Amino acid sequence: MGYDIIGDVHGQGGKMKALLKKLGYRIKDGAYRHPEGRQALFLGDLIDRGPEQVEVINIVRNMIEAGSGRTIMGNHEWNALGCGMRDPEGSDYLRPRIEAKMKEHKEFLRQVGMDSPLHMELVDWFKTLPPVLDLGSIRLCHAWWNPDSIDVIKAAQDRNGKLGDAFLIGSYRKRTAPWQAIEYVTKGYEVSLPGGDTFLDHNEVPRKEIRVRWWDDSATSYRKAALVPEGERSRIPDIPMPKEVKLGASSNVPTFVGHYWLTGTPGVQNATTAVLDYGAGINGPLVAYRWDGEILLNNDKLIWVKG
Ligand SMILES: [Mn+2]
Repeated sequence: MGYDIIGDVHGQGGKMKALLKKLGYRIKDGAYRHPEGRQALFLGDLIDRGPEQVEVINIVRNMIEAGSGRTIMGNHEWNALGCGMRDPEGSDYLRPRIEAKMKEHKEFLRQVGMDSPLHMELVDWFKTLPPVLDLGSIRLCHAWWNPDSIDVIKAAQDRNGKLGDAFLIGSYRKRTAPWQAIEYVTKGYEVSLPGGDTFLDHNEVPRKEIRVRWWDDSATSYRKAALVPEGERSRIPDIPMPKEVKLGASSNVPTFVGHYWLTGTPGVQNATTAVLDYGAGINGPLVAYRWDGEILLNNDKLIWVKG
């Protein structure tokens, strides 16, 4: 079967419909379907930021029901789940509703109505999303294919990829195995800069931790490994990262992730890794990889619609 893997949509219904159309999907019996039976695989982060978050979810849910689409869980769905689900062992939510944690989620809550029946129904749906989708010949997770964490999550997923409540609740308890696995797989690896150095992220917020290019074996220094706005790169120290920070090499199975908000002309990261997030949630293009069974990924298979 052919798969079209699609990066973080973040509530951008217009770009999503334009991309599905460009990929050849058409609405039939209430859902986007491809005439050749292809399937669209979404990399998570369907929500937050954009103006049509409920519509985006409805399109994906209709495709799942029709068998023409699937999605995994991104860090934004995991955050949303924690914001909507109470901790059975306390009086608070699993992810406390404090200002700092709600900032990026406010627009979603405004669109669905906080604590409305729709909100609660969507929280229940987020619970069903698999953080890992391993189809044998291709692999998907939102941020980092870390083999140990992937194993922890796979062991907890049922045959539909769903995690049980116990694992999900555990994933909000810091420094437990479920928490570590979800952190790595949906948010990636973040490394503190030495000497308390900082840089400015896309929102011009000073940060002490860098996201790193885990798929790149040659990225051994902080400066080379850092995923930061290009103008900030010179602020990152050009010294080797400590050995314990050395990341696993990318695998030999084509692996697709979103999350990293790349810029510039879309391109694969190497023959077996493609990052498909180019900031579609704000001004960037929404990017897909059209996969037809190839073992080595290449740039000709990327298709996108502009921001
Ligand atoms: Mn994202």
